[in-house]
Amino acid sequence: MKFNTKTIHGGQKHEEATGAVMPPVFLTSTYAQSSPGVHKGYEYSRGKNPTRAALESSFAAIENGTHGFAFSSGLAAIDCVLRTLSPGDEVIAGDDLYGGTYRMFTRLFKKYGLEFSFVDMNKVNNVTEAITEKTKLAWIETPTNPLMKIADIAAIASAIKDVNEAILVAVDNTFATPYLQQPLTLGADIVMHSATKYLGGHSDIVMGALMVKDAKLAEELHFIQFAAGAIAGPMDSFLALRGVKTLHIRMQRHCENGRAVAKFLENHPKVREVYYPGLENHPNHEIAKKQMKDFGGMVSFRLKDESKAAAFKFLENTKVFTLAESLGGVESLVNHPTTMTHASIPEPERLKIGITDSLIRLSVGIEDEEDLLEDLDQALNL
Ligand code: P1T
Repeated sequence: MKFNTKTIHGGQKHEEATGAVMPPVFLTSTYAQSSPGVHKGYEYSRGKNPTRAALESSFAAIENGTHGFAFSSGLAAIDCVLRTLSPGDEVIAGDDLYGGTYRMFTRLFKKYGLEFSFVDMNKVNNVTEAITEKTKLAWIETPTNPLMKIADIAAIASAIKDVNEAILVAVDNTFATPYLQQPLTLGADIVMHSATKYLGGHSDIVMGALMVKDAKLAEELHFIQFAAGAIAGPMDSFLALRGVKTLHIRMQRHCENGRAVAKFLENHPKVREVYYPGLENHPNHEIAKKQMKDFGGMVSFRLKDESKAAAFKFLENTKVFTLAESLGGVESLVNHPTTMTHASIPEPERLKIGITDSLIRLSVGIEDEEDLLEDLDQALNL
């Protein structure tokens, strides 16, 4: 199957009892057994639930994986990957990550004996130079949140495997989605999503996803998902599955509008700099062109007036863009990373990589382009 067909049919079969085209929402915690241990493949919904199983097959299909896992949040999915490690193990991670990922690494897992080195993954050498005998995992976010930096997944994965086959390469594919880039095909071992975002697509659920192509790794992740228990519920699974079915058409419009917004901002007299991998002057435009089908709907920019007051004036006055955390829904959102999504990163760390008060992040939705540009223009010109 090609990608668009996979979003609708991948891993799906009609429900057996009735032929229902969409899986019913199996709101059940447990399943009858005819004799102890004799059942129809379902024992208890933390282990397996038919609605979640339908979604997990879809997740596997759209990322070219063999196994998918649905979690109660994106962070729960990341937590599951980190739990494959042991005290003393080292992780190499990008230096620009979603604030919650950074917080989990530095304030939770460091406490349990994992070590992290944060490097600029723009350059493959920065990653390979950070490898030690204790390195067990590389955590790549591309495009990064919020600076839209691009890491070359294929080059990094192959350089890492050349040094040590056993180091796992995981990619947070939340910003790109499998419509734009498929990390498992590029050599990664694990793909992770905040399915809260584009996969769900309608800002009505919080969910995480993992996809893999190796049966042994799948078994390990499934054990952790079951043993730690952060599963996605059946109603949310239904909503996510419904969302995935329109991922490809939503993404087309996100990309069109994202490009239009980036170009508009690039030429706006109040704007200093725009971060969008589709712009030719983006430092990693060539890598983005190579590994992504298009450039997505996330755009960050910096105002010329670098004061917090100027940023707040803009943020308080957009009308079509809603000031809110999150991204990837059909509606356009605007976010102030320093006070919202990335507030948990200590200020010196934030400033070092350029997350300052003048930085604004847009999740460009699928409304009419004219309305979006007009809204940005009026808020910029106040
Ligand atoms: O929010 P949750 O579903 O737990 O996912 C965490 C997460 C992981 N990875 C990336 C790249 C993310 O952007 C997120 C969540 N991000 C936001 C809420 C945000 O507004 O950036």
